[in-house]
Amino acid sequence: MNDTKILIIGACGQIGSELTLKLREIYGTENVIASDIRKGEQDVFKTGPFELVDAMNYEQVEALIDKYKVEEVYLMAALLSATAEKNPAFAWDLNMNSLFHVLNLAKEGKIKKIFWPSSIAVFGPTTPKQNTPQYTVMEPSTVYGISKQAGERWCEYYFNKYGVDVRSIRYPGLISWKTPPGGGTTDYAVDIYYKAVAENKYTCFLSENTELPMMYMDDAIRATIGIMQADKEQIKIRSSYNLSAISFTPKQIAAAIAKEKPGFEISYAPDFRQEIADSWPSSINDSEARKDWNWQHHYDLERMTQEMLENLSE
Ligand code: AKB
Repeated sequence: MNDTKILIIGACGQIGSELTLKLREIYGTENVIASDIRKGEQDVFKTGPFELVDAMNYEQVEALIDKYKVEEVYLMAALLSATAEKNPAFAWDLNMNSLFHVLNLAKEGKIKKIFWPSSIAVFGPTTPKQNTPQYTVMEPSTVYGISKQAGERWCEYYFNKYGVDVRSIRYPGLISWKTPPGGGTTDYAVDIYYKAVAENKYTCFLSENTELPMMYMDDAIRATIGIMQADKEQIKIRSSYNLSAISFTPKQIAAAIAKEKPGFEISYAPDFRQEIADSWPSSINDSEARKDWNWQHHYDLERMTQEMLENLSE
């Protein structure tokens, strides 16, 4: 067993809760410390070490690193796109200060490796929409996207100037039946499955032809652990890697659900999240991740739909 001590900050969120359980399987329960600002409803605080921490408080984060002799940090605490638009100043503070804290702790030699999530939100309305390349125009128009783009620049800076081993991927919308998302623009692609099971109908907050990049959570967790386990030399991009699996519109996901659940109905009532979605790419070119650290996705829309409906129906 590899005895690396790992800290997950934001362990009760959509990604953090599944990531914690997977890391505990791989590294051993006692080696993976889950932390969050509150306990949340997930199992992470029952199944192993759990600590309350405010990611914006440097002393608290440092104390945890010292207490457990942490070597690797996964910083998953963040305000997502839709919530960030409602509270821009707090979103900026949380998303940036938490990142600076772990980057500075690594600079001081207290942490060996950091995972920090970026997002397709780093792209904006002037970015090419289809098959968006790794290197392209990036003018994000959301608070969340601005914080992620600035964060990427800082990650690369800390790697180049101080040798901080920080690794990052630009997540697309993530879909899981285990933990609901909170405050994102891509959340409809999770809500739709819950409503399909409960009511066989759904009113979508995006319009029918809004195509966005998406990914099943199992793939996202494999990518996250994959980039962290890759040899240092394999990681050629120190801002953040494009990462892609599937792209679909609300109309297409509804059709995939209707195949499994005949009679499923979708209607559309776009709200403020439509403008955010319209500023993002439809599909992503992730050839650099595939080449550098052998990333591959496993789930397409059909397989994901079957798993989501099966598990949510139980
Ligand atoms: C969001 O919708 O805000 C997130 C993301 C794409 O980063 N799911």
